[in-house]
Amino acid sequence: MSNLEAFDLTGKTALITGGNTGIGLGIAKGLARSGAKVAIHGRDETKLTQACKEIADMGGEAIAAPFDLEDNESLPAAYAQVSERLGGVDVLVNNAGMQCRGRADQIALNDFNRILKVNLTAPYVLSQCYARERIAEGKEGSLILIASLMSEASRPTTSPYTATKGAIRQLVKAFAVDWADFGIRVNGIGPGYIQTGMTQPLLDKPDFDAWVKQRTPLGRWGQPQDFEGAATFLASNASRFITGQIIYVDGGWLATF
Ligand code: GCO
Repeated sequence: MSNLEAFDLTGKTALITGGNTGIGLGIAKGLARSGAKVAIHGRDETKLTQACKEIADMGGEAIAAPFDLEDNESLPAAYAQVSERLGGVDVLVNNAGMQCRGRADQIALNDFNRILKVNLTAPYVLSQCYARERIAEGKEGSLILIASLMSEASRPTTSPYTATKGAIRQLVKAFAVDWADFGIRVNGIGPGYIQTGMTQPLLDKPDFDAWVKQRTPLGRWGQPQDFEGAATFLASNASRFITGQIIYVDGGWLATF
């Protein structure tokens, strides 16, 4: 028997927040390529439609799941509706995140609170919905949260995002120990500098672009497709004895100073 069967997600379902673009779309394609039916959450209907078409064009199965992460109170109903349409959520990937750059003393309270709602409260509430459903149905599960280099360090002008990603690092552990008894594994994926809409303004700055390439041992920006393997691994039986860990897909960034 090939050990590749452990990575097979045929018959499984997955919900990826922010799955219509960037790293989330890379993850959605990876899970779909491994056989999962994916629900792609996003705010932009055009991007959602395009993302579902890309997955269909590669032979995968995807449904669009538009809902507002910032409206934290509406999330349990939104989650229940997606789960109903999918026939249950086997894997939840809390990927969606927002950035708000500015020196800490110049960040407006409503901007800070918005980052908190999207990057931390929404993953917390959606993870609760996921765990409640799996526990009620007596099903094991794999929950994935997207961390960041900012889960381990920071850089100037990123305090709200750094605060939320530091919390995500600890939430991976906290959820892992709360839900291990139910067979729900909880792990994180920590991106390095990846070429996405969020980082395009940085990549467009020649000095920042050069710094990232010099600071990253593998010498390049990451790409969304670089996440397909790590996501499939953590979503599948291949990682059956792994929980509470973060895999950094960072080109070696954290391996050096
Ligand atoms: C920034 C970037 C970073 C990356 C990513 C790195 O402003 O430095 O937005 O925060 O997006 O989080 O892991």
